[in-house]
Amino acid sequence: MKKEVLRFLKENQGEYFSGEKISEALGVSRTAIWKKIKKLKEEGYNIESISSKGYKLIESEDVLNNEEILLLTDEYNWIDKVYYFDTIDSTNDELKRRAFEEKGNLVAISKEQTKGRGRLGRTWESKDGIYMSYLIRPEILPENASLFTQIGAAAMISTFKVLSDVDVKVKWPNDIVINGKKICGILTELNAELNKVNYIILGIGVNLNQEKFNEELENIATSLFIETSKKQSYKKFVEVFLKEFDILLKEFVDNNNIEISLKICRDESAVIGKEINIINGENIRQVKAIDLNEKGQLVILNENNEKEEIFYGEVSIRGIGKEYI
Ligand code: BTX
Repeated sequence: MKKEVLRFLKENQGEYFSGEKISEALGVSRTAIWKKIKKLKEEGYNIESISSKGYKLIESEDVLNNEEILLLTDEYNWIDKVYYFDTIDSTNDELKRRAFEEKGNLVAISKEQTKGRGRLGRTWESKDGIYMSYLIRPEILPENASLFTQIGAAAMISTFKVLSDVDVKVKWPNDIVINGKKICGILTELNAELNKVNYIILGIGVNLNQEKFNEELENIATSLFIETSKKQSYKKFVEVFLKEFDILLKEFVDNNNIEISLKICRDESAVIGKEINIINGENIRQVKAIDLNEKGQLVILNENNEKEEIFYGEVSIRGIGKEYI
């Protein structure tokens, strides 16, 4: 009901409505409306109340809570359930815990993680950013699961472009970088049988409002705040990302078209055309990245100047002098 009251106030933003009018419109008692408005105020919404006129919402741009997330995700019918947290261990882990007890596609969003994970058991520093996981049950072969990383990366590039003029690039396979520093990381996890995907969890961590990073990360990480000197709206970021992601996800899942996402990843690649190292554990290969193929694999010219397709690995760009890119 709080969601409905909030939606009503938003749809009529800037206008006063009496408790009676709202209660008539929503079909609940005036006391219920009063209680929900009190709650919304406690959560940080700026709602003016004048006894002769009623209630008026003065937009509070950056409240992020369960109701806001529900309102933001309401229009996407491929999302079956959404969970919002101010803090959680890991949004990927939360959805994994729910994967078999819940049906359909699930979303978890948090502003902080206490055990954020990267690939290969690495840690993802998760404070003052946006941490999102999308559990999807697509009818695809397990070998195509990594395409979801490319869809997430493409949607993220579009999101940064809508919200700022920062020069974001995709560092294949799973990072978004600006001037050689990571601003976003993607962790795609798969639960599958030999030829059937049970679910995929696409986990995305975005550095949004961090003012600085600890010593270990300061040379390899950046945030949208650091790049623009402007505090960023968490809500706006999620709103724009959902819009961009929705388009690309549907293109793939409904129309079997991955090309739009891959084109964004190619056009905005930080590695195509560059001499790179491909690192797999102890094994480091010096090669040249030349393309991204239709499976989302990196096409390289190998040590013998032959074309080869790489489907996994850590990439670093040679000759740039930075640790990460
Ligand atoms: P990755 O393994 O490619 O990168 C991890 C490495 O990135 C770390 O070892 C560290 O060097 C560096 N790093 C750690 N934190 C940050 C940060 N905040 N910004 C920039 N660099 C950092 C990347 O893994 C995939 C990360 C996915 C995170 C999402 S958040 C939502 C979901 N839940 C969860 O637990 N993980 C995913």
